[in-house]
Amino acid sequence: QTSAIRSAAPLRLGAVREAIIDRLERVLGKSTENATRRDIYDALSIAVREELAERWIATGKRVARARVKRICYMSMEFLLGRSLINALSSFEDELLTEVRETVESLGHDLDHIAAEEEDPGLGNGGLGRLAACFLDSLATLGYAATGYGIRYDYGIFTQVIEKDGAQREVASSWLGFHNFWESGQGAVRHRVRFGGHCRATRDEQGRVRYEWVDTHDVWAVGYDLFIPGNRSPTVNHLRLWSGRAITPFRIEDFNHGNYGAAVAEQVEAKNLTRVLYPDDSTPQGKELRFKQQYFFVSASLQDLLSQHLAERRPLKDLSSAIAVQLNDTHPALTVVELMRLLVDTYDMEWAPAWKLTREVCGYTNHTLLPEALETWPVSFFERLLPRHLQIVYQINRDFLEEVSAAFPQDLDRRRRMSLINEDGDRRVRMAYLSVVGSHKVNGVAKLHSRLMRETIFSDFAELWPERFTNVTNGIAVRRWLKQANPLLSALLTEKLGSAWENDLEDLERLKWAADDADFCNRFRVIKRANKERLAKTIHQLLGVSVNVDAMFDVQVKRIHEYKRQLLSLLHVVARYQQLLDDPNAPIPARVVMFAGKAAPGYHMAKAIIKLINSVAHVINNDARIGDKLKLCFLPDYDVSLAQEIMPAADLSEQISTAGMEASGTGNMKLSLNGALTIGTLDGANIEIKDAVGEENIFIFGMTAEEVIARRAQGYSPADEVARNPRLKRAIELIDSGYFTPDNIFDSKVVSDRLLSHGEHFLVLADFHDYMAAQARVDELFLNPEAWTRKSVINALSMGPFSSDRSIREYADNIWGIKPVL
Ligand code: DL6
Repeated sequence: QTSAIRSAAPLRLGAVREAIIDRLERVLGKSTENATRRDIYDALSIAVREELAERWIATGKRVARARVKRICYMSMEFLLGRSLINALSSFEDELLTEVRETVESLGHDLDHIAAEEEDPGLGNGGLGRLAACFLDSLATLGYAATGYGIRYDYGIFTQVIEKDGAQREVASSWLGFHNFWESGQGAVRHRVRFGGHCRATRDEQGRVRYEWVDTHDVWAVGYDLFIPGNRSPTVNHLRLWSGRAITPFRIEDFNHGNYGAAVAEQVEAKNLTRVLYPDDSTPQGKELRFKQQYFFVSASLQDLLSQHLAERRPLKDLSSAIAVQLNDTHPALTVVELMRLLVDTYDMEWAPAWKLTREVCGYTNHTLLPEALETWPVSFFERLLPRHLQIVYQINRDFLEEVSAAFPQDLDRRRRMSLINEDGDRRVRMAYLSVVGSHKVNGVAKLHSRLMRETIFSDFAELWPERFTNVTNGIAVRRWLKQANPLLSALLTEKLGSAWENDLEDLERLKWAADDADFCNRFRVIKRANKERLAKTIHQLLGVSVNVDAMFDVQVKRIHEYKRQLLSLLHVVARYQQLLDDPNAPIPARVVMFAGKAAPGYHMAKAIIKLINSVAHVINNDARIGDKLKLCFLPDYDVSLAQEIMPAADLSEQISTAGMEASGTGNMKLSLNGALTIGTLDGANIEIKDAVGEENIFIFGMTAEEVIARRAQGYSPADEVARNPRLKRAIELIDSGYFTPDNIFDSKVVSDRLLSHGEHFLVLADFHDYMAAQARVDELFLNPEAWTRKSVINALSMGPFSSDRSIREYADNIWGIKPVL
């Protein structure tokens, strides 16, 4: 008996119909005959959720009994994707089959029912999706884990593409309908404080104690989302915090007719968690983002400390009970808040508190881009977190003493390494704070981890070499293969059994199949079916018909200059010119697809989107080109759209300037689904190349070292253009306004950037090599057997890129945790 209140109609094999009808009639008050798609979705979701709740309670009891160490994964972003199919497919296969059949017998299709669910966009891109993959793996592998984040009312914006091709951002509320996937609304709450000032007092032993007083407080209210493990009894949870006023309604104000004032505190508290800020937020947004960071960090730490104490475990044992992972610097205030709680609230001495804090925290860096390395003005601390500023100063004093002891007389090093940047307005360097306050710091791919040690953290790596390590990213096999590509999954299971779902390395055993004609044929048929499915979606979204025999060439990720969508666009333009010159050119037909959002304030990224759409409009309507080349920008890229694109892709574009993409994870998803990669030696591409073999990937372009050398030499785009007639022609066509007849400036703003001296991402410098690699891609695609063979090898070589492997490495090398199972 796991639950006191058991439904009379649990979701069980042989009783799915009863379970759905029970929720329809009893919970929702709807008759089966008149049930809409949404009603069926609601009823099924409630039944599934009850099942998860039961397993979640059982997991909690097991964890408490086993007294194992727990991991708290702190992240401002989680891009979970939809829950219904994820939960259903974590149960036994037969149940999913029965659900599908039952839904059909009720006159509906399960995939359409599942599409009723809003895709919760609580993240910007790779970092948030990685966090979701990690939660999936933690539950699947049976680790006791809690994700902590923010319950934004409005997640990432919905991207609408206007008639003129420009991106427009529209607020998207994932909470528009009742959300059955949340539980425990409001049951857990913690008081979070801001502002006020500090008062120093002396206790009986004469020690100085600090009190933080006259603060302005809000409640952080916890909402839990269940995270089921695949074919595992473990159900963990993601706890998201929402802001609420301490006094939500002031009746005196209301009675005096001051209706606005009566609810002002509630509005302000709710504003804290209203929106997910884009990573390049406006100045007005910065302070709110800083407050968001503290808000979720403080609530989460109070939560885990109170749970620790409720389990009657002493605080001094904290680091053997809890590991906290900082997903980038966004939760870096953890280091300071944990110190405040231990020292001020729980009366611990500074030295043991600091030792514990360092033992508990680990930090993952996800970017070397200087503009993405957070710093916060000291003035924010002064105004909002005065006690924390004192603590930062104390940490900094102790730390700089350590630096001085290791490097006496080296004053410049002290200045470089200080937690406070004293140049200009004084700012706290959150990445340095994270390094100083953590026992391990990891990058997310081998190259990235090396560059991290050699560049942004070189002084720290010299001081504490043992602190730095690498954990290459991975992806959740369940979402990116089992759910996204059911046809390929069925083929793999037919050949291997289903063990690969939780042990991707098992695919190795099927390597022989790359040379098996029957297997390869079936693989090809599956790819075609997935392409047909995507072609339908493209038609729905854009009204463009695409040829499924054409190569599906995709670049799907955030739009950013370093990711070099423009390099691929230049290839498209050059290819268009080639086809105009010679309509019978012996090259395969291609459908080139882009998808991804631009940060609202990133003008160049938005200009790139607009230009892609303008080029698409011209090419797709040029009768001379017909089916030989199509260009599609798929709007509003999110996890659900990604689940359709990945299985349908033939070619995966991973063409960032070497040294700039920390890892990438789309590269892994695409390769796992059989796409061949054309890519630079950047991020995890390098490890993918090692796994699939050099002959099964199209590598081109400068290495990270060559990029640095090239910049140092003084990179001249004009020289590249002068050297390469194809490039010259393509750039000239763009620059002429051919694609943007209504506004030549729309093209010029982009071509000018590409041609600007020292252009930072060296787009044109890799053009020649990229085109040569594309020619090799074309040649191979004209030989379907040879292409499929490499495609199969790619998919079957992805064992090392499961997030299960990443999580095991974190568990063993950073967290020191063991599964509960
Ligand atoms: O580690 C996840 C993901 C990497 O795969 C991408 O290469 C990297 O760009 C991304 N980093 C960020 C950093 N943003 N900030 N801050 O999103 O992380």
